[in-house]
Amino acid sequence: MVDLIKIKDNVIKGEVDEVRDMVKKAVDEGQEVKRILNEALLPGISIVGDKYEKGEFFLPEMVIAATAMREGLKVLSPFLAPGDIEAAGTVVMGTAKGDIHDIGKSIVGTMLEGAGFMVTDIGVDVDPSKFVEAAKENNANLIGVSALLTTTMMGLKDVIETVKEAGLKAKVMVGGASITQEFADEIGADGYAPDASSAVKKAKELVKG
Ligand code: B1M
Repeated sequence: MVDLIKIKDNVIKGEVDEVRDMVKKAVDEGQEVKRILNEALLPGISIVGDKYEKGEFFLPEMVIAATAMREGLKVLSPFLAPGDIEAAGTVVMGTAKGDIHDIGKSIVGTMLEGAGFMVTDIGVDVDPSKFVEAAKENNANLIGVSALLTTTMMGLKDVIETVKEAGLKAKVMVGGASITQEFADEIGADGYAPDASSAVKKAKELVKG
Protein backbone atom coordinates (compact mmCIF):
# COMPACT_ATOMS: atom_id res chain seq x y z
CA MET A 1 0.00 0.00 0.00
CA VAL A 2 1.26 3.47 -0.87
CA ASP A 3 2.08 5.41 2.29
CA LEU A 4 0.12 8.69 2.33
CA ILE A 5 2.84 10.29 4.47
CA LYS A 6 5.32 9.61 1.64
CA ILE A 7 3.01 11.38 -0.82
CA LYS A 8 2.82 14.32 1.57
CA ASP A 9 6.63 14.41 1.87
CA ASN A 10 6.97 14.34 -1.91
CA VAL A 11 4.59 17.31 -2.24
CA ILE A 12 6.80 19.20 0.23
CA LYS A 13 9.92 18.22 -1.76
CA GLY A 14 8.20 19.16 -5.04
CA GLU A 15 8.73 15.69 -6.56
CA VAL A 16 6.22 16.12 -9.37
CA ASP A 17 6.55 12.68 -11.02
CA GLU A 18 6.66 10.85 -7.71
CA VAL A 19 3.50 12.56 -6.49
CA ARG A 20 1.60 11.82 -9.72
CA ASP A 21 2.74 8.17 -9.80
CA MET A 22 2.12 7.52 -6.10
CA VAL A 23 -1.34 9.11 -6.19
CA LYS A 24 -2.20 6.98 -9.26
CA LYS A 25 -0.97 3.88 -7.46
CA ALA A 26 -2.90 4.73 -4.29
CA VAL A 27 -6.09 5.20 -6.33
CA ASP A 28 -5.49 1.93 -8.20
CA GLU A 29 -5.04 0.14 -4.87
CA GLY A 30 -8.46 1.41 -3.85
CA GLN A 31 -7.34 3.92 -1.23
CA GLU A 32 -10.08 6.45 -0.49
CA VAL A 33 -9.75 9.50 -2.75
CA LYS A 34 -10.79 11.97 -0.03
CA ARG A 35 -8.16 10.54 2.32
CA ILE A 36 -5.47 10.98 -0.35
CA LEU A 37 -6.56 14.61 -0.70
CA ASN A 38 -7.01 15.36 3.01
CA GLU A 39 -4.15 13.33 4.47
CA ALA A 40 -1.48 13.69 1.78
CA LEU A 41 -1.92 16.56 -0.70
CA LEU A 42 -3.53 19.23 1.51
CA PRO A 43 -1.26 18.82 4.57
CA GLY A 44 1.76 18.74 2.21
CA ILE A 45 1.01 22.13 0.65
CA SER A 46 0.05 23.56 4.03
CA ILE A 47 3.49 22.63 5.44
CA VAL A 48 5.07 24.31 2.40
CA GLY A 49 3.17 27.50 3.30
CA ASP A 50 4.42 27.31 6.89
CA LYS A 51 7.99 26.82 5.72
CA TYR A 52 7.68 29.78 3.35
CA GLU A 53 6.36 31.93 6.18
CA LYS A 54 9.29 30.93 8.43
CA GLY A 55 11.80 31.73 5.67
CA GLU A 56 12.84 28.06 5.33
CA PHE A 57 11.41 27.88 1.77
CA PHE A 58 11.49 30.49 -0.98
CA LEU A 59 9.24 31.12 -3.98
CA PRO A 60 10.78 28.45 -6.30
CA GLU A 61 10.16 25.74 -3.68
CA MET A 62 6.57 26.93 -3.29
CA VAL A 63 6.07 26.90 -7.09
CA ILE A 64 7.42 23.38 -7.56
CA ALA A 65 5.46 22.03 -4.56
CA ALA A 66 2.28 23.59 -6.01
CA THR A 67 3.06 21.90 -9.35
CA ALA A 68 3.42 18.55 -7.61
CA MET A 69 0.17 19.12 -5.72
CA ARG A 70 -1.67 19.98 -8.96
CA GLU A 71 -0.37 16.80 -10.65
CA GLY A 72 -1.75 14.75 -7.77
CA LEU A 73 -5.01 16.66 -7.93
CA LYS A 74 -5.34 15.96 -11.68
CA VAL A 75 -5.30 12.25 -10.92
CA LEU A 76 -7.96 12.65 -8.21
CA SER A 77 -10.26 15.07 -10.07
CA PRO A 78 -12.32 12.52 -12.06
CA PHE A 79 -13.11 10.71 -8.82
CA LEU A 80 -14.05 13.88 -6.97
CA ALA A 81 -16.43 14.84 -9.78
CA PRO A 82 -18.21 11.81 -11.23
CA GLY A 83 -20.25 14.18 -13.43
CA ASP A 84 -23.25 11.96 -13.97
CA ILE A 85 -25.70 13.78 -11.77
CA GLU A 86 -28.40 16.26 -12.75
CA ALA A 87 -27.25 19.90 -12.40
CA ALA A 88 -27.88 21.28 -8.93
CA GLY A 89 -27.04 24.84 -10.03
CA THR A 90 -24.75 26.77 -12.35
CA VAL A 91 -21.61 28.28 -10.92
CA VAL A 92 -18.94 30.61 -12.26
CA MET A 93 -15.70 30.26 -10.26
CA GLY A 94 -12.57 32.38 -10.32
CA THR A 95 -9.76 33.87 -8.26
CA ALA A 96 -9.84 37.59 -7.48
CA LYS A 97 -7.95 40.21 -9.46
CA GLY A 98 -4.23 40.27 -8.72
CA ASP A 99 -4.27 36.78 -7.22
CA ILE A 100 -2.89 33.76 -9.07
CA HIS A 101 -3.53 31.05 -6.44
CA ASP A 102 -5.74 28.45 -8.09
CA ILE A 103 -5.45 25.19 -6.16
CA GLY A 104 -8.20 25.87 -3.60
CA LYS A 105 -10.51 27.34 -6.22
CA SER A 106 -10.01 24.27 -8.41
CA ILE A 107 -10.70 21.88 -5.53
CA VAL A 108 -13.90 23.75 -4.64
CA GLY A 109 -14.94 23.75 -8.33
CA THR A 110 -14.27 20.03 -8.66
CA MET A 111 -16.18 19.21 -5.48
CA LEU A 112 -19.12 21.32 -6.68
CA GLU A 113 -19.10 19.37 -9.95
CA GLY A 114 -19.04 16.21 -7.91
CA ALA A 115 -22.17 17.43 -6.13
CA GLY A 116 -23.95 17.99 -9.46
CA PHE A 117 -23.27 21.68 -10.16
CA MET A 118 -22.37 22.90 -13.65
CA VAL A 119 -19.12 24.78 -13.07
CA THR A 120 -17.38 27.25 -15.37
CA ASP A 121 -13.88 28.02 -14.15
CA ILE A 122 -12.81 31.46 -15.37
CA GLY A 123 -9.29 31.20 -13.99
CA VAL A 124 -7.11 33.41 -11.86
CA ASP A 125 -6.43 37.16 -11.65
CA VAL A 126 -9.96 37.81 -12.83
CA ASP A 127 -11.34 41.30 -13.23
CA PRO A 128 -14.75 41.85 -11.54
CA SER A 129 -16.34 42.65 -14.92
CA LYS A 130 -15.30 39.18 -16.17
CA PHE A 131 -17.29 37.52 -13.36
CA VAL A 132 -20.36 39.44 -14.49
CA GLU A 133 -19.81 38.62 -18.18
CA ALA A 134 -19.31 34.91 -17.46
CA ALA A 135 -22.31 34.78 -15.12
CA LYS A 136 -24.49 36.31 -17.85
CA GLU A 137 -23.11 34.01 -20.56
CA ASN A 138 -23.66 30.90 -18.48
CA ASN A 139 -26.86 32.03 -16.83
CA ALA A 140 -25.21 31.29 -13.48
CA ASN A 141 -27.13 31.38 -10.23
CA LEU A 142 -23.94 31.36 -8.17
CA ILE A 143 -20.62 33.20 -8.47
CA GLY A 144 -17.67 31.82 -6.47
CA VAL A 145 -14.67 34.02 -5.77
CA SER A 146 -11.48 32.88 -4.11
CA ALA A 147 -8.72 35.08 -2.64
CA LEU A 148 -5.61 34.04 -0.72
CA LEU A 149 -3.71 37.25 -0.24
CA THR A 150 -4.48 40.03 2.21
CA THR A 151 -3.77 42.35 -0.71
CA THR A 152 -6.47 40.77 -2.91
CA MET A 153 -9.19 40.26 -0.28
CA MET A 154 -10.83 43.58 -1.10
CA GLY A 155 -11.16 42.35 -4.69
CA LEU A 156 -14.02 40.19 -3.41
CA LYS A 157 -15.93 43.32 -2.42
CA ASP A 158 -15.33 44.73 -5.91
CA VAL A 159 -16.89 41.60 -7.43
CA ILE A 160 -19.93 41.84 -5.13
CA GLU A 161 -20.43 45.51 -6.00
CA THR A 162 -19.99 44.93 -9.74
CA VAL A 163 -22.51 42.07 -9.64
CA LYS A 164 -25.01 44.29 -7.80
CA GLU A 165 -24.45 47.20 -10.18
CA ALA A 166 -25.08 44.89 -13.14
CA GLY A 167 -28.40 43.89 -11.55
CA LEU A 168 -27.57 40.18 -11.55
CA LYS A 169 -29.58 37.88 -9.32
CA ALA A 170 -26.70 35.42 -8.89
CA LYS A 171 -25.53 34.94 -5.31
CA VAL A 172 -21.86 35.50 -4.48
CA MET A 173 -19.93 33.01 -2.35
CA VAL A 174 -16.41 33.81 -1.18
CA GLY A 175 -13.55 31.82 0.29
CA GLY A 176 -9.79 31.36 0.47
CA ALA A 177 -7.14 31.12 3.14
CA SER A 178 -7.33 34.72 4.32
CA ILE A 179 -11.15 35.00 4.30
CA THR A 180 -13.32 34.71 7.41
CA GLN A 181 -17.08 34.68 7.96
CA GLU A 182 -16.72 38.08 9.61
CA PHE A 183 -14.99 39.54 6.55
CA ALA A 184 -17.54 37.95 4.23
CA ASP A 185 -20.37 39.56 6.24
CA GLU A 186 -18.58 42.89 6.23
CA ILE A 187 -18.32 43.00 2.43
CA GLY A 188 -21.89 41.78 1.93
CA ALA A 189 -21.18 38.33 0.47
CA ASP A 190 -24.16 35.98 0.29
CA GLY A 191 -22.09 33.09 1.54
CA TYR A 192 -18.70 32.01 2.85
CA ALA A 193 -17.12 28.61 3.31
CA PRO A 194 -13.83 27.73 4.99
CA ASP A 195 -13.20 24.57 2.94
CA ALA A 196 -14.39 22.62 -0.07
CA SER A 197 -16.94 20.38 1.63
CA SER A 198 -18.60 23.26 3.44
CA ALA A 199 -18.51 25.19 0.15
CA VAL A 200 -20.69 22.46 -1.39
CA LYS A 201 -23.13 22.67 1.53
CA LYS A 202 -23.24 26.46 1.35
CA ALA A 203 -23.66 26.46 -2.45
CA LYS A 204 -26.66 24.14 -2.15
CA GLU A 205 -28.21 26.45 0.47
CA LEU A 206 -27.58 29.54 -1.67
CA VAL A 207 -29.08 28.21 -4.90
CA LYS A 208 -32.19 27.00 -3.03
CA GLY A 209 -32.86 30.67 -2.28
CO1 B1M B 1 1.33 32.02 -2.24
N1 B1M B 1 0.96 32.87 -0.50
N2 B1M B 1 2.13 33.66 -2.84
N3 B1M B 1 1.83 30.94 -3.73
N4 B1M B 1 0.86 30.43 -1.21
C1 B1M B 1 0.18 32.03 0.50
C2 B1M B 1 -1.32 32.27 0.34
C3 B1M B 1 0.76 32.57 1.87
C4 B1M B 1 -0.24 32.46 3.05
C5 B1M B 1 2.09 31.87 2.17
C6 B1M B 1 2.66 32.29 3.50
O1 B1M B 1 3.23 33.35 3.62
N5 B1M B 1 2.51 31.45 4.50
C7 B1M B 1 1.09 34.07 1.49
C8 B1M B 1 -0.06 35.07 1.67
C9 B1M B 1 0.15 35.97 2.85
C10 B1M B 1 -1.00 36.92 2.96
O2 B1M B 1 -1.25 37.72 2.09
N6 B1M B 1 -1.70 36.79 4.07
C11 B1M B 1 1.46 33.90 0.03
C12 B1M B 1 2.25 34.84 -0.69
C13 B1M B 1 2.83 35.98 0.12
C14 B1M B 1 2.50 34.72 -2.07
C15 B1M B 1 3.27 35.69 -2.97
C16 B1M B 1 2.99 37.19 -2.71
C17 B1M B 1 4.77 35.37 -2.80
C18 B1M B 1 5.71 36.30 -3.53
O3 B1M B 1 5.63 36.48 -4.72
N7 B1M B 1 6.59 36.88 -2.76
C19 B1M B 1 2.84 35.26 -4.39
C20 B1M B 1 1.58 36.01 -4.84
C21 B1M B 1 1.26 35.73 -6.27
C22 B1M B 1 -0.10 36.31 -6.63
O4 B1M B 1 -1.12 35.68 -6.41
N8 B1M B 1 -0.12 37.51 -7.17
C23 B1M B 1 2.51 33.82 -4.13
C24 B1M B 1 2.65 32.82 -5.09
C25 B1M B 1 2.39 31.48 -4.87
C26 B1M B 1 2.71 30.37 -5.89
C27 B1M B 1 2.52 30.79 -7.35
C28 B1M B 1 4.14 29.97 -5.68
C29 B1M B 1 1.81 29.21 -5.36
C30 B1M B 1 0.42 29.13 -6.03
C31 B1M B 1 0.37 28.14 -7.16
C32 B1M B 1 -1.03 27.91 -7.62
O5 B1M B 1 -2.04 28.14 -6.95
N9 B1M B 1 -1.10 27.42 -8.84
C33 B1M B 1 1.61 29.60 -3.91
C34 B1M B 1 1.19 28.70 -2.90
C35 B1M B 1 1.13 27.25 -3.29
C36 B1M B 1 0.85 29.13 -1.60
C37 B1M B 1 0.46 28.28 -0.37
C38 B1M B 1 1.72 27.59 0.11
C39 B1M B 1 -0.60 27.23 -0.58
C40 B1M B 1 -1.89 27.73 -1.20
C41 B1M B 1 -2.76 26.55 -1.52
O6 B1M B 1 -2.86 26.15 -2.66
N10 B1M B 1 -3.31 25.91 -0.45
C42 B1M B 1 -0.10 29.39 0.62
C43 B1M B 1 0.07 29.05 2.07
C44 B1M B 1 -1.18 28.50 2.69
O7 B1M B 1 -2.28 28.74 2.25
N11 B1M B 1 -0.99 27.75 3.76
C45 B1M B 1 0.42 30.64 0.04
C46 B1M B 1 -4.10 24.69 -0.58
C47 B1M B 1 -5.53 25.07 -0.96
C48 B1M B 1 -6.35 23.80 -1.09
O8 B1M B 1 -6.05 25.85 0.11
O9 B1M B 1 -6.47 27.87 -1.38
O10 B1M B 1 -6.90 27.96 1.12
P1 B1M B 1 -6.87 27.20 -0.13
O11 B1M B 1 -8.35 26.65 -0.42
C49 B1M B 1 -9.15 25.99 0.54
C50 B1M B 1 -10.02 26.94 1.38
O12 B1M B 1 -9.46 28.23 1.57
C51 B1M B 1 -11.33 26.95 0.66
O13 B1M B 1 -11.43 25.63 0.15
C52 B1M B 1 -10.14 25.19 -0.27
C53 B1M B 1 -10.10 23.69 -0.06
O14 B1M B 1 -10.29 23.32 1.28
N12 B1M B 1 -11.55 27.87 -0.45
C54 B1M B 1 -12.82 28.28 -0.76
C55 B1M B 1 -10.72 28.39 -1.37
N13 B1M B 1 -11.37 29.11 -2.25
C56 B1M B 1 -12.68 29.06 -1.92
C57 B1M B 1 -13.79 29.62 -2.53
C58 B1M B 1 -15.03 29.39 -1.94
C59 B1M B 1 -15.16 28.63 -0.78
C60 B1M B 1 -14.05 28.05 -0.18
O15 B1M B 1 -16.16 29.88 -2.45
C61 B1M B 1 -16.12 30.49 -3.70
